[in-house]
Amino acid sequence: MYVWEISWKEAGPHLKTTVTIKTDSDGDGVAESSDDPVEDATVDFTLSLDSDGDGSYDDDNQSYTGTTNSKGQVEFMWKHAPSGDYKGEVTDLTHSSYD
Ligand SMILES: [Ca+2]
Ligand SMILES: [Ca+2]
Repeated sequence: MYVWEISWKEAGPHLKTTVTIKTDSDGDGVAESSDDPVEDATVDFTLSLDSDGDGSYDDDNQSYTGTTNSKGQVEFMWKHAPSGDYKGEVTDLTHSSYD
């Protein structure tokens, strides 16, 4: 399995990110849109903030753990997110059946 997509959305004052996990259905090591979503994957995710614009994402951060749904998606929310640039990183990805 692999990280297919990390998407971003403003939700009022909050920053909502969605991580999508998929299998490599045909085992060729290449991500494809036709690959199946992975349910029940555990995703460790960290959001880091560059609020002063110096290009260094060390001004604040939040870490989350979540489990993907039947669409292979899990949402993480930074409530009342400060303004600035954000970096999202999947720090660990585990599942009972997939590597
Ligand atoms: Ca493939
Ligand atoms: Ca900074």
